[in-house]
Amino acid sequence: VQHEELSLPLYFGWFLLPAVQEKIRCTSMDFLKTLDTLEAFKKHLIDFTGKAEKEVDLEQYYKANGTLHCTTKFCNYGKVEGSKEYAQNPAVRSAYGSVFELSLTALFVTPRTAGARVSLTEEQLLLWPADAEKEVESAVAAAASLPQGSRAHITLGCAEGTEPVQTGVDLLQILALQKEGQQGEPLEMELGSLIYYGEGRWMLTLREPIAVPACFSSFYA
Ligand code: ACK
Repeated sequence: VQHEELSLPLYFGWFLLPAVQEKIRCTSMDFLKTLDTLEAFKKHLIDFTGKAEKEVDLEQYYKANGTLHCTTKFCNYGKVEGSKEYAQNPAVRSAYGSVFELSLTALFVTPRTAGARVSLTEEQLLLWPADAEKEVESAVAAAASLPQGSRAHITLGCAEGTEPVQTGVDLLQILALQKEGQQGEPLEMELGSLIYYGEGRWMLTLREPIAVPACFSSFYA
């Protein structure tokens, strides 16, 4: 139908309800603050600064960008392949406007992005595009073999000059390394266990996943 083509959004996704936005931003800042002070992190500062003696303030390093959300389908107003099909998918249409509970299972940072991993339920996976992981195949060779929904994340912040699309790519890269069994000694912290994956990539797997209510909807503008 003509009107539907005209109304394709920039992207579909789950948008955290206002009440939890603040809570997640605080959790994220606490994580960055803690990470910043760890000896293990300081040992690898050069990953972030390029210079051994330089300092970094992680809380300032990442710039927040807009409403916290978990993108399902990036449509770019219909320019992206499969956008129209996605918008017309009965599962998408019937879920539109409803509130889901997302489960955040890990927090991660790289020199480019900071994000939270979202572990999708079977029901939520019905809204996940089949090609989301394959799209980045060239960037992350092993990502193609990761399970559906592996890319699901909330971007918490991006370094100067980095676009938020990078957060999902960084997550897939970490998960690919994890799958290859490439990991050092986990550092046990209050929130969970922290692992360094080289090149400034750190992931904290939460002991207790954080449940956040989020509305499935779309973003224009
Ligand atoms: O942090 P994100 O998931 O990464 O949320 C933003 C949102 O769409 C608006 O820019 C995501 N995004 C941008 N480009 C793409 C893309 N090519 N594939 C998947 N997600 C994208 C971005």
